[in-house]
Amino acid sequence: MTIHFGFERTKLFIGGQWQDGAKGETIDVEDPSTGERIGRIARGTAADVDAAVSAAEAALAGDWGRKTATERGRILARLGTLVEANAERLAELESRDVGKPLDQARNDAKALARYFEFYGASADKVTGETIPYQAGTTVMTLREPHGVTAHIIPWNYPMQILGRSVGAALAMGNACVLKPAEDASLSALAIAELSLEAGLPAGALNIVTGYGHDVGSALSGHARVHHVSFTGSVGTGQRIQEAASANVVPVTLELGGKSPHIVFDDCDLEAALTTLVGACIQAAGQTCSAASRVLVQRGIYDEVKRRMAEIYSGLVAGPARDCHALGPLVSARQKTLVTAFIEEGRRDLAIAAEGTIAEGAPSGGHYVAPILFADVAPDHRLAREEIFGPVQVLIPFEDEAEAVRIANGTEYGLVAGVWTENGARQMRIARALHCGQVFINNYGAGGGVELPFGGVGKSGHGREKGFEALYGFSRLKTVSIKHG
Ligand code: TXE
Repeated sequence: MTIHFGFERTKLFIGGQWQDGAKGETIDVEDPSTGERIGRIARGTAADVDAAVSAAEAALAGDWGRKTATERGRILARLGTLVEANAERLAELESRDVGKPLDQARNDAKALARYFEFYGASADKVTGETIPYQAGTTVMTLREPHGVTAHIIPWNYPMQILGRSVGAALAMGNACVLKPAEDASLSALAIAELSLEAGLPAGALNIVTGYGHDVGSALSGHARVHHVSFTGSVGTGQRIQEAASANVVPVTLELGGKSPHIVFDDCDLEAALTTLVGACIQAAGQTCSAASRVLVQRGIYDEVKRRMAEIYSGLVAGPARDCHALGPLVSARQKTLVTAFIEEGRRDLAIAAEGTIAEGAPSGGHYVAPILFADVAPDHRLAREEIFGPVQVLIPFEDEAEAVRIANGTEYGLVAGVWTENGARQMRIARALHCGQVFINNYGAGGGVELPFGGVGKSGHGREKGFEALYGFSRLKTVSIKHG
């Protein structure tokens, strides 16, 4: 089978077939590195969502619904192997589509393969339990799929987020309807082709491309969808939760954050420094877990500022294909949002250092030079709000109590990094932080398919990734048998 890795993909993937959208309209695909139109995807509609949900129902009632957990696992494992074999071409496609440097897109493709491998191997490891109850009665719990699951995903890590969400849902026997982001649908469509080759039955995975306000809202409020998984902005997450509440179905929301790195004066600074900047500028800062706040203990503040400034001065944003430290932002709209934050910072704050935009970078590309602000007050907007661009703020603190207060001082709570050699302090802080994941003397929120991931507060609720996700993509039934 020849897999199509092109940019012109004007059909939807429904019931294992490539179909025209009900209205036949399309959306242009742009290369963010140049601003040029390189292809088109279908602009789906509510009618297409309806057809995809029907196809998912048919899969559950048919071939897919009859598969054992082991059989589902084997199909996912085969899909993982196919992703791995096609990783380079998937990475090239993604890199053009979202402007991600090729080496970073390669990591995403590898992570996607690993998700399918992990969830393939986990599919038949999920068990229920027996519960001691009345004499002459046996009680057991069964883990069952929700049914039709909706997956609405963003454009920053399209392959990784597809893998963690769809991979876990399929492992548990759900049938999925996926809406990729309108500016990042190509890799999902290529994966649909691979799924056919892997032997995934028709309708187990359906993809309706299009805009959030029509396809996304029709999907999240669809009466025959039984679970909604969403990664994206807080505002859209709130709308999705409201739409799903009309049908009283469970929702998993991963809504980004304002993750802190807390750097104590007893840490291994050499080890910390290599991570502090990378954890923010990866994907040009368009990362939900970006460590966008760096809290530094007063005694080493000047040194950290100086050394981070040196790193920033050498950072270059340029075309994705050249594998600069940063590519462009995904769209003109994102560039406008991020630039407004930077302008506000220039007005109010001290600049520690700035990177540059590569000489000769196409003028139509959405480039933003990375910037580091210093001595930022914790209540400044740039220290509280998600910027989703290559912007980091340095905040000094005196002691542990102040560090925890500042770290917990935003409405978000996704990830935190802590840098200290003091073992007791490591544990105290890990417990005191208000977030879903704490990294001590390392930071790898995006990586690690095995690690449960999700937030508190406005970062969302529910957990994806790891074995934990399998519980979220299933529901528990209690069976009580009276046998005397
Ligand atoms: O996100 P949206 P946008 C944050 C980040 C960024 C901001 C805006 O701060 O600057 O959001 O990005 C679909 N019903 N994150 O506007 O709107 C949409 O089509 C159903 C954080 O791109 O949340 C896309 O598929 N769906 C983040 C997906 O939602 C709707 C990743 C995400 O788009 C919809 C991305 C609707 N009414 C942005 N409206 C993270 N957590 O990693 C839109 N969508």
